[in-house]
Amino acid sequence: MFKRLCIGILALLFATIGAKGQTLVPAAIKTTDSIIMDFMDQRFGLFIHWGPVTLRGTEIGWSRNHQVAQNDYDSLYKEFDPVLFNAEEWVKIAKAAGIKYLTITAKHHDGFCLWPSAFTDYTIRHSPYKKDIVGQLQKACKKYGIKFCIYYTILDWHHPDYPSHNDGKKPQDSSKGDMKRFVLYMKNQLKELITSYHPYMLWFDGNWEAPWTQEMAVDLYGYIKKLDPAVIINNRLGKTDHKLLTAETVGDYATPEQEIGRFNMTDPWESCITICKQWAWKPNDQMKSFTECIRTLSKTAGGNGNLLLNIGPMPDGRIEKRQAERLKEVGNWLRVNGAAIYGTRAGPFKPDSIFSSTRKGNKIFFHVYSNNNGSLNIPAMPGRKIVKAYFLARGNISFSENNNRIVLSWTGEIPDPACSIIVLEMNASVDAIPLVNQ
Ligand code: FHN
Repeated sequence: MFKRLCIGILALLFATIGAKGQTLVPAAIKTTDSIIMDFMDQRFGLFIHWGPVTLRGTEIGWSRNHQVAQNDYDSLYKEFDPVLFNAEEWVKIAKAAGIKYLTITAKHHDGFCLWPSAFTDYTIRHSPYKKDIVGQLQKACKKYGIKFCIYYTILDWHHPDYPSHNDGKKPQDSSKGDMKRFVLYMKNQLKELITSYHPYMLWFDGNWEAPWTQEMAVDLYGYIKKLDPAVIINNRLGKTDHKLLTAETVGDYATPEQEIGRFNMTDPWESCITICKQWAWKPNDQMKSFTECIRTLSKTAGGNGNLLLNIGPMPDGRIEKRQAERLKEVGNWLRVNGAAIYGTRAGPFKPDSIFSSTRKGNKIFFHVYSNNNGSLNIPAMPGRKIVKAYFLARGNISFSENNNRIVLSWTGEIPDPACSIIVLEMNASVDAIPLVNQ
C-alpha cells in the first residue's frame, strides 16, 4: 500500500514536469472538455478595451511613457468621469450584434482597475465617476443572458512591485520591484474578481516579460481553479506561443491575435481582432467594413474557432454610433444566418477563397463569398446523399450528384454579397465524417 502511494505521488509529480523540464498544469485540475465545448459553441464574443486613457485617444497601456508622459497618463483617472456610461446600453448593443459573451479589460497594462479593488487606490472608486464598471457590466450581462468574462493583465507597468514599466529600462535596471509581493497582489485581485463577479472566462494577457515565469503561471492556474474549477482560462498565462496549444501551455484555448486562426479541428482557439485599428478608442480611427466583419466571423467559424471582436468605447462612456451600427449590421446578418455559426463545427471542407464550411447534425453550411457564376462544384461525401439544398436567406437551389461530384446551382445573385449561406440537408449526420479533400 505504502509503495503504491509513493508511486502515485511520484506519477503526479512527474505529470507536472514536462519532457523539456517545463512545469506543467496537472491534468486533474484542467478545465473539462464539456465546458470548453460549450465555450466553442458560443462562437462570437465582444472584447472591450476601455479606461482613462480614452481621454487622450491613444492606445491603452502602450501609450504610457510614449505618446503620453507617464505622470500625465497616471493622472488621467482623476478626470475620468464617464457620466454617459450605461452598462445595459452596452449589453443591448452586444445582444443586437448576436454576441454571446463579453470580455472587459478590468485591468490592462497601465494597472488601472475598473472595479473598486481593495488592494490599490488606482481604481475607478478613486475617479470622479466612483462606481464599479465591472460590477455594472456583470449585472447587465446576467440580465440579458450574455456570458460575462474578464480580461486581466499579468504585467502591470504602474505597480511598484512589478519590475518593468515600459519606460525603456530593462527590468533589472528599473525600480527594485518584488515579484513575490506582486504575485500575492495578483492573487488577491483575482480572488476579488472571481468571488465577486463569477466570470465565465478569464482572458489573461501580458505574459511575455521576463519577471513572469512558467512556474508562476502554473501556480496561478491552480490557485484560480481552487476558487472556481469551472472558469475558462485562455492560454496567455504561461510562456508559450499564444497561437498554439502545446504540452507546456498554461490555459485552455489558443488566442491568435489580429488574424484568423489556422484551421484546427482538435485544439480550441479564439481570434481576437479589432473592429478599428486601435484596441482602445481613437478619434476617427479606421473601422472595418460590414463585409470584413462578416467574412472574419465566417472564416473564423470555418476554421473551427471563435471570434472575439474588439470595440473601444469613448471617454464619456458611450460606444461610438458608427461602431454600434456596424455591430447591429452583423447582428442582422446573424439573425438570418446564425444557424451556420452558433454551435457548429468547421468542415467537412477546409476554407478557401470561394467558401468556408461549417456543420451541425445532418446539415452542412457553405459560406459563399461570391456568386461564383451561379454554381458550386464540390466532391461528393462518401456514404451521404443530399436530401435538400437551399440558401438560408431564401428559396431552394438545384443540385446534382454524379461521378463523385456535387454541383449546386442557382439563378440570380447570391442573397448577400458579403457572405451567403447555402444549406445541404443530408440523409445522415455529417458531424463525424472526415474532412473531404477539395
Ligand atoms: O498588449 C496587449 C494589447 O494592448 C491588447 O490588449 C491585445 C489584445 O489581445 N493583447 C496584447 C498584445 O498581444
